[in-house]
Amino acid sequence: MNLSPLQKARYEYAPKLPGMLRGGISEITVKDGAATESVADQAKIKALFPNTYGKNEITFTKGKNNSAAKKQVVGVILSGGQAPGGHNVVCGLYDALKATDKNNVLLGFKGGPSGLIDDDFIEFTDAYINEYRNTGGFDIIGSGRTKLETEDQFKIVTEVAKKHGLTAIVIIGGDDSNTNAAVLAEYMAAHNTGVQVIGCPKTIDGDLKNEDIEASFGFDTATKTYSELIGNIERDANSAKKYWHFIKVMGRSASHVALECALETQPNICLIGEEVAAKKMSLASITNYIADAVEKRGNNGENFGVAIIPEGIVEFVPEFSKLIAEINELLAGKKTEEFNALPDWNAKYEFIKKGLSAESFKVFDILPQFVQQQLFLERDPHGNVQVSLIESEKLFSEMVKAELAKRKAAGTYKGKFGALHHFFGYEGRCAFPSNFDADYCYSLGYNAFMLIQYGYTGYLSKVSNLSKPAEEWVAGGMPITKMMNMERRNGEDKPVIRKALVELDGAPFKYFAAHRDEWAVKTSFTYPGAIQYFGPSEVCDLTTRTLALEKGMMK
Ligand code: FBP
Repeated sequence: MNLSPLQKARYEYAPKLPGMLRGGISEITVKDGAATESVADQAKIKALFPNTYGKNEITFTKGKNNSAAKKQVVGVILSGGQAPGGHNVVCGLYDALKATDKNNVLLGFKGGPSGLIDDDFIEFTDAYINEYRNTGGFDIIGSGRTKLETEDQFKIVTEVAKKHGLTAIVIIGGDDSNTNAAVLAEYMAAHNTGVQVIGCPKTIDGDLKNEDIEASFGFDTATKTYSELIGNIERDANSAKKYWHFIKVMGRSASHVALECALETQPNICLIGEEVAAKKMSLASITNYIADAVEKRGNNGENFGVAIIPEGIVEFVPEFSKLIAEINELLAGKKTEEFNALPDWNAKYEFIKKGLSAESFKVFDILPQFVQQQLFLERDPHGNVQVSLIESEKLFSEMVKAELAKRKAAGTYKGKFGALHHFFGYEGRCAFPSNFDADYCYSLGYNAFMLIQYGYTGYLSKVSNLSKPAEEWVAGGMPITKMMNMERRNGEDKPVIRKALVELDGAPFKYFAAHRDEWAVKTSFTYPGAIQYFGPSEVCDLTTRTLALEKGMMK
């Protein structure tokens, strides 16, 4: 393998463990905490998880390791979108497992959850693991989005587990994958398989967090990477003074990524989907909000700026969601063929006009033509519009341009408007993990093994007190069922981990809201620069602004 100098140097980096996990495996013992209850729908969740519900929260502490000696054969999978640090979870798991007994075995099932079904695996060795320490990506075993949720799949997994003599399975994934980990843990317990299941909280989106999980891994590195790029663009904008940059950032429905990037870079505009929904903002009102900033800056001679747009924004605009629902209905079943057979866009436009309610057609009609067409081109396997593929950064810049043209004609706007577009997502998901993510992930993996060794199942590996130095982090475990409630999914009530959206009364949003009017008009950009891996702790071990604000470390 050709190694970059940084890659070589990162192999040598020794991730920091929480103080309580330092000093050797023989000195780690368990402290029992309180029994738990699910965040809502307790009776229903309890009935669905009779074997794994209500267990105690636990923390590890220094003391004599009194776990039962037993050969461990553990299987691990990476599930869903890549997030920086995933390799270190596997490395931490491997190191703890081998430090406990060198005859223990770690199997990596390839390509995500489907690897467990297809029995496609590798056995990790020192040489193999060492090539992935402190590196980004999920290529150590690959990832995938197959969901492990049906009884038939669980039967196959049980067979595969029996074949290898698995004692535990570790699922590294987001809210859905960890929901499935809880269901699998319950199945394994109910069928007396002896296989424990442990989850680890992953996702760059930052939406797997709650009172127990302070942050999902990958969010730190991904947002720092996007913020570096946004800061660079801000500096370019401030140098050339001729473009407005519309930058969409990944993050699915939640706007945590956009908000964190805004806190890091102080752009002129950052839309927050959750606020758009709460205020029931229309496309026109969002357009006017952005156009007002462009106008004020333009009239001050500053014909440049930066606007951050969260990936999921359009889902939160009530009139847009209604339009999407009507389009899905309009093209249901055979009607897609009828639509596709129409000779040209004019004919299609008339079909749409006839099929939509007057209210939705009005919304459709103000969209730029490329978005109108996108709505009818990009469909998922169920025939639904794929909202995440809509180029909302272009949508809003086009709408702002049209609005500014009107204002120019009315004589209120005197500036110039030239827009450029960017989408940052994949650029950040496989970056070399920041020291924070390298340490956090290694700790999550190490800790996951300690949960296995002490016999827990249906638990999420939990490392908290993350805004403090790693020495003070607290390692332990939380029953996944504690994070669950019932939600309607595909027409059925399902037990799921509650997704965390941006809280409008939370400290990160409040800080942003208190400053954004100034940032909108006055150039207030900040330039975070590249992630630093070596050097003084105050530049290398920075936590996210989101976490710092949530923990009251920043005012
Ligand atoms: P998960 O962590 O929930 O799997 O999603 C991460 C993510 O990067 C989202 O931000 C994004 O919308 C999605 O994955 C993109 O999916 P894909 O990798 O399949 O294109």
